[in-house]
Amino acid sequence: MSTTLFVSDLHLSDSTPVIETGFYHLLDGHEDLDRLFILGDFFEYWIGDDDDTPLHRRIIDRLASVSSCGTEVFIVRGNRDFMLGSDFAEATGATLLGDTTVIDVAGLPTLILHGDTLCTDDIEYQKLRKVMHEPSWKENILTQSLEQRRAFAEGLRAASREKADNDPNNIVDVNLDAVETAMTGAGVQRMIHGHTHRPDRHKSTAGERIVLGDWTSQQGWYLKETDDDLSLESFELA
Ligand SMILES: [Mn+2]
Repeated sequence: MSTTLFVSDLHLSDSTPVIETGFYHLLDGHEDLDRLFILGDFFEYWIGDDDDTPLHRRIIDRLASVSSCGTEVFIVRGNRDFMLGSDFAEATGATLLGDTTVIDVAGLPTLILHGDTLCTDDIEYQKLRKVMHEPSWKENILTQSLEQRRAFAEGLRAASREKADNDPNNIVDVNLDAVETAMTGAGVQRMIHGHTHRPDRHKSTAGERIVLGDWTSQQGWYLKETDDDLSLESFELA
């Protein structure tokens, strides 16, 4: 029997100890896990692999222990933690994936991604994303001190809190043409993504789109593949 878990949008930060504990509980309940896919926004923000905080150390240790016990860990970067880099990957034993990857899930080629690239109606965000994903932008920001980068990230967070960006009503949903283009382009009939905070399974003639849920202090979400079975689950965080 093989088991794979998919999670996204935990938005881990010092202000969410319940989510951190909930994540460890999820792992504790799956000691025989073959693969763990983290599909972005694992952290509320990530300003560079040199940002050594107690939270980051705990998470890195935990992922390192999961990988050393034989679970393959894969991470897709989200719009909040797109700066996760090779030092983080090396320390955790995780593999950092590109924006889109096709993997086998329950016997079907499946496209996995964070989901922000599907929200093409959010023109302002897509412009910002393009700038922030330029290698020169990343290089430049990494020359700034941790204090400067933290202030920058806090500024983005404050702006995002003002707009209540974690409320699904305020997150632009996927554009269905962008979904179709992505699925057709990848030649798949199944897609798994997070980002929109609208957990659901959508079936159409093109195939299935599974949306992972965002974690709150009340509940966590995961998609579980056990052999040929796939189930989207939520559980209470206490
Ligand atoms: Mn996101």
